[in-house]
Parts: sequence; structure tokens; C-alpha cells
Amino acid sequence: MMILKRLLIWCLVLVLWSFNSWSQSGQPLKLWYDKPAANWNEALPIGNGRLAAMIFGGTDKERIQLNEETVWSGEPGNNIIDNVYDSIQQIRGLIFEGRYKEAQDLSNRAFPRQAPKGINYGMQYQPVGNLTLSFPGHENTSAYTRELNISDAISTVSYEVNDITYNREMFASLNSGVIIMRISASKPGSVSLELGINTPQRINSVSAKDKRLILTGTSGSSDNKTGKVRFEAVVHPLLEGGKIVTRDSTLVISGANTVTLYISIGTNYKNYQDISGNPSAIAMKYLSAALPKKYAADKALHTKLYKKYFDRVTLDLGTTAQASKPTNTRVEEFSSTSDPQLVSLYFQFGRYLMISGSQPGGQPTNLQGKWNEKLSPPWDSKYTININTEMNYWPAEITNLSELHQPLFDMIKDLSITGQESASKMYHARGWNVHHNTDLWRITGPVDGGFYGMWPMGGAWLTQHLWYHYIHTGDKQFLQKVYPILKSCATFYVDVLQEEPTNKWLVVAPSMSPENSYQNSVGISAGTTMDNQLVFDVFSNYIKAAAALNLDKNFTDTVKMKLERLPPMQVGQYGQLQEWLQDWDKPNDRHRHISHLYGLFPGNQVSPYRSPALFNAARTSLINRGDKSTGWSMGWKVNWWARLQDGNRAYKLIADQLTPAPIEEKGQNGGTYPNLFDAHPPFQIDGNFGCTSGVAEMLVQSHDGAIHVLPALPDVWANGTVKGLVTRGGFTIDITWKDHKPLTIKITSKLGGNCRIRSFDALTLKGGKLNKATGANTNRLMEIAEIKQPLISAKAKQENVKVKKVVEYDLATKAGGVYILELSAIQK
Ligand code: FUC
Repeated sequence: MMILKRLLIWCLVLVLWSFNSWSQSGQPLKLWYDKPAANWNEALPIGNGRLAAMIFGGTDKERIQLNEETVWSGEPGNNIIDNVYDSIQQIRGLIFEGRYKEAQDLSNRAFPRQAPKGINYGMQYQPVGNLTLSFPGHENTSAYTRELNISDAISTVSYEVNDITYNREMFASLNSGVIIMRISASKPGSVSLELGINTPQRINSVSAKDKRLILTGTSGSSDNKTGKVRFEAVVHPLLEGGKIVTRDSTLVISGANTVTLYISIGTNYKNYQDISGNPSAIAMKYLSAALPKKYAADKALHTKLYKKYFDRVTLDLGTTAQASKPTNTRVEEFSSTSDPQLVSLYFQFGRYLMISGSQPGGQPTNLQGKWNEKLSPPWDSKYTININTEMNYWPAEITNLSELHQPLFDMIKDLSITGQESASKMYHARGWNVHHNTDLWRITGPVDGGFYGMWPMGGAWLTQHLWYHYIHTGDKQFLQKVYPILKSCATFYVDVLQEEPTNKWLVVAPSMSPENSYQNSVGISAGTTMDNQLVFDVFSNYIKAAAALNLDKNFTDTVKMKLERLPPMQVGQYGQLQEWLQDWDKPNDRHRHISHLYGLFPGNQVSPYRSPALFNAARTSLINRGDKSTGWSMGWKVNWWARLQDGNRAYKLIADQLTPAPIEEKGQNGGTYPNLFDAHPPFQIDGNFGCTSGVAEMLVQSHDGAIHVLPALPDVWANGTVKGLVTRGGFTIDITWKDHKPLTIKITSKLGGNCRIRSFDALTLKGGKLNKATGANTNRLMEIAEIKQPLISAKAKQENVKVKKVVEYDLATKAGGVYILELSAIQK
């Protein structure tokens, strides 16, 4: 009896220990399932930036869907329609005369909805194909699990057949640049399978020779462009025991102890204007470098490289029993259970996707990151730069993945060259610009016609990312390198701004508030709020950059003069932040784009402390637009509610995001697929990144002249720890909080300089004295540009939202210094 009692106590201790160990940060974070994927939205993504794959985890039939980031339809070349300057001038005239419908009609004629002859509206990101594996006799299995461990970026499948346990381990190696799968079994000599490869690409060939599978193909053609990206995928199995037989187009392996598959892919793409590469040589280069490496060593190095990024940030919001359930069940049950660990998993999954999808030297993540099975994916899986591409990169700086921002910077550099054609031909302006879409070939002209495409602001928004990188890293060399791009972007707006007739403000015209309309099918306008905010940021950043580098005094003066004449923000009749120059907003407008709130996030032109009227107005606009929408729209809303310091509403949006995605892959109701991919619907990766950024913004913000710790904590996150978030000024922040109050804040200063901390609770400095903040923050990387006083409609009845009182401290830091702040004894 005694022994039984002891045993029971031990069991209890063990259960409690294992349960507790789950809740510690540092435990493996996993997506896992007890069935193979029934469709693509259940398959699991791996990637190393250049290559990407979706793993279905089938037992008798496995499919690995393959992508390579430069397989796009078409060929080099821009898409600028000739002789449109006169039409643009006429459209401007009509807008300023208030003849908006006529302006829209003319714009629709000058820029037709379908690409006119000789022009293209952007190319498609396309798949390479599928690796197929058949395991005869593996139809009926037991003890099945498949998982994606995002702590080490390895995916596994495991099951039993006839008392033999089969394991597959797979990763896209950050080390050797190939995709590797190892198949093993608990009994020697039990691995037998047939390997095949196929592609949906129309031009292709599959062959099996020298114990290798080889797939070659050419990308598709669309609009006026011929598909010219050639690719080659090579699959090379390494066997331990057993034998391999080469058939026509398959490889048959039998009786092996283990099989390790190396998948290497090359294309002829060198850069946006050069496709003279040799796909076969590139595939072979990666393969021959990978093959001699030992599997275990490659895996260890891959994991090490991955962890270098991933481990920089940990988030512990607590764990409940839900965490032990399969991931799809957790998504299904999220609204009816308490599952804070699913939020931290989802947050970290966004970081996983960035590490796996955006590596230095490669392409930036597109609408589907790098994961796409279709020849004609939704919106071509291009770069939509009136929100989606930028959203992909919101987590880059704040979640400590700064180097992975690089592919976006490279694309901006390319666009600053190709965009000179659109600036000069379409607008007779200097500098560069791009409209609302671009692709692998760096097109810069309008896409999808006058209604969607007449938005010459893509460069204005994209270049904000160059600035974010600088103010988070303080990297002057980087600033020097990108300065010409910032200057040339500012030059475009110096040239292109028009004086509007009523207030004589300088505005962009024609343009639009992305994809929204103020009259039936009429969206064309001048001086939309978002445009004004963007130009304000382009000019302000440029002025700060020129000052930091001590350059171009004369041009800076010109930019300053133009900046003075931009329109102020306006509060309209409903107390809303006006979307357009005129008070045209409708309170029942539920459009997914809420572009005029750019100034609230990611911009920093709306603050509860500096501009309370705008803060209230932005809040009213957001309330009017409602919560439920497309995935990316909800992702944006998490960030907005965080900036509005309403943690509960931000959390509500996260919960909306974590509802199961609709079966039908269309419409405007987003959610989450079983594999945690965001549903627009269909799958679109931006919502993943938007939410990841939003969670970080709920915990730390640094856009408003100070580092605000825990600015938007929801009631449900009473206790927690976050480590490794990065703020402007190069400060790394760790926070442990209890009962909604920050217990300790660890600040690591990379660059030195004044660290201004803002908190709802009084703080003390461990081992020193913490001074209350005085005057403006002397840290130039946290400088805020003064906005104009807003204009407020006489009709506006504004609700005055109570903002919680804050305390601010100044801490003089040294580069490399570590500082611990603690909750003041009076607050405990
Ligand atoms: C914009 C959005 C759509 C979609 C597309 C890719 O056009 O309005 O919702 O996200 O981009």
C-alpha cells in the first residue's frame, strides 16, 4: 500500500513537472497534428528564404510541394503605358474642378482594367512542382503524429506499421541551401519507397538518371510577357543499406535502413534584368556542397543558424491544458477556452515564417511568403505595396530580426531605378515612384486599371522601412548607402505635388485612398489623408537623414518649404479622422482598408499625448469600420488598438484572427487555417506578420518619443514575460509583469544615448537613481516630427477618451550597458 502511495505521489510530481515545464519559455514550440494534411492549408511550411516547401505528411502517399523564390512567370521589363502625361494633367484639372466622376472615367480609360496590348499588370509567382513518395503497405498506420517544431525549424512525421516505427525528418537547410529529408525505421532494412516528381508548369521534363530525379521547367507567360525563368530541381537519395533502381521517371528504393533525400533547385534568374544563369549548374553547386556533409552535422548547423535569429525573442503568456492538444483543435476551440500559449505560438510562428521566408541576398516575401502551389495564385502572389508587403515586414525590427529586412531593402533599391521610368514618363518628374503593385521584374506602372492602380505612393510607403531600420539600428553606414534612394523619393514628391484650389495646400493628384471609394466606384482624388501622411514622413525622414549625414543643405530647404504647405489632418463631422481632403466619410463604411490610420500605425503622427483630438478621431474611425474583416485588415487592427492603448480590443482582434478560416476560400472574413496560416481568405501571409507585430506593439512601443512598456496589456494577460524586443534607439527590452504591472524591465543598450522610459506605473533603477524625464528626448533616433494642428469640423462631437496617466524617466545609457528597472515599492 505504502509503495502504491509513493508511486502515485511520484506520478503526480512528474505530471506537474511536465506541465510546468511546458509553460517555461525555452520549451520547444510546436504545431502538431494527429492526421496527415487533407489539403494545402493543413500542410506545414518549411523554407530557407530561397527554397520553400509544404509538407503534407501522408503515410502511403506523401507530397512535398516545392517553391523557389525566383520562379515567376514572364521576363524582364517594366510596364509603363506611353503618353499618359496629358491624361494625368486632364484628370488633375477635373479633380480640382470637382468633376470627380469624369476624372475617374478618364482615369479608367487611360489605365484600362485589363492590361492593354504591349503592357503587363505584373507576373505570377509560380511553383516548381511536387516531390511524390509512395510507401506501399503504409495505408493503415497507428500512433501517427506530424509536427513542425518552430524552436529548431525541423518538421517530422512519425507512425507505426506492422510494429515498425517510421520517422521522417525534414528541413530547408539554412546551412547548405538545399531541402533535406531523412526517412528512417525502427527495424533495419525496412525503408522502401518509390520517388517521383511532377510540375504543373506547361513546359517541363522529368527524368531519372544516375540514381537521381531531375525536373526541368520554364515558367508561364502572361499579358505581353513570355515565360523565361528556367529552373531545374534535382533529387538525390543517399541510402544506408538497401538498393535503388532507376525507372523511366521514378526511383524505386527497397530495403534501406535510412534514406536521406537532398532536393536542390536552381534557376536562370540573376537579377531583375538578367536571366542568363544556368539552372542546372546552380542546382548542382548546392547539391555537391551539401552531399559530403554529414546529415547530423548539416541539421545541427541549420538549427544553429535558425536559432541565432529565433532565440532572440521569447514570449511567455502562460500555458493551460489546451497546449497539449493538436494545433487544429486549439484553433477550433480558441474562442471557448483559455489558451494564451496559442497566442505566443502564433506570434512566434510569424517570426518562424520571416526567418524561413526572408533571408539576406534573396527576394522579399510576397503575398504568400514563398509558399504557393498554383500557377495563377490569388492576386498573382505578387507584391501588393499599398499595405500587404509593408505588413510582411512590420515584425522585422521590433521582433529582433533586423537582418531579415534586407531583401525588402534590395527590392526598394531596384525600384528606385526602374521607378525613374514611371516618374519621368508618366509625371514628368525627377526621382522615382511605383504604384500599388510590383513583382520579380520590379514593375512600377499602374496595375489593374485606374480605379485600383492610380496610386503613385508605393515608394513613399516602402522607403519608410529604410528609415525604420536606421532608427532601430543607428547604422550610419546603412543610412549613407540608402540616402540617394530617400532623396530621390523625396525629389519625386517635390516635383509632383500640386496646389489644390481651395486652401492652396500641396497635394498628390491624382491618387486615391487605397481601394476605397467615396461615391459609387469613384475613388480618384487629391490630397487623401494617407498620401499627406506619407509625404509628410518622406519629407521629414529625408530632412533628418540629410541632417544626420550633413548633406544637401539647399535641397533640404526646398523640402522644408514643401513640407510646410502639406494639408493638416482633419477631424470630420462624425468626429472621425477624415479619409479624404473633403468630409466624405460614411460612418457605415466597413472597407477593409483604413488607410488614413497609417498615421496611427505604422506611422507616428497620432499620439494620445501630443494630438489628443486626432487620437480620439482615429479611434472613432476605427470603431466605425468594425472588427471582422480580411486577415490582413484584422492584423492591422491589432496594431491600431495597441497604439490606442486598448489591450482588450487588440486581444479581441487576435481572437477574431484565431477563429477557424472559412472553408470557402474567398470573401472578406479572415481567420486561421489549421496550419496557422492567415486566411484573407484565401491564404495570404500578411495577416500572420501583422498579428505578430501587433502582439509586440501591445507589449512595447517606441514611436512617440519614449519607450512605453506594457502600453496595451489585455486583462487576460495578467502575468507574463517577454524578452528581446527591440525599440528605436537600439534598446533591447525584456519585461516580466505580474498583475498587469511591470515587475522588472531589463534594458540592453546597443548604441548608448538617452533611454526615455514611459510607464503606467512608477519605476526605480536597480543600484541607482532613476530621474524623471525633462524636456525633449535628446536621443535623435527617437525624435518625432511636429505635425500641423488638425482642423476640426464645427459639427464634430468628439468623445474624449480617458488616457491612463504615465510617468516618464530618462536613463543615460552607455553602449553595451545593461540596466534593470523595477516596479517601485509604492506600486506593489
Ligand atoms: C489589396 C487588398 C486585397 C488583397 C490584395 C492582395 O488589393 O485590398 O484585400 O489583400 O491586396
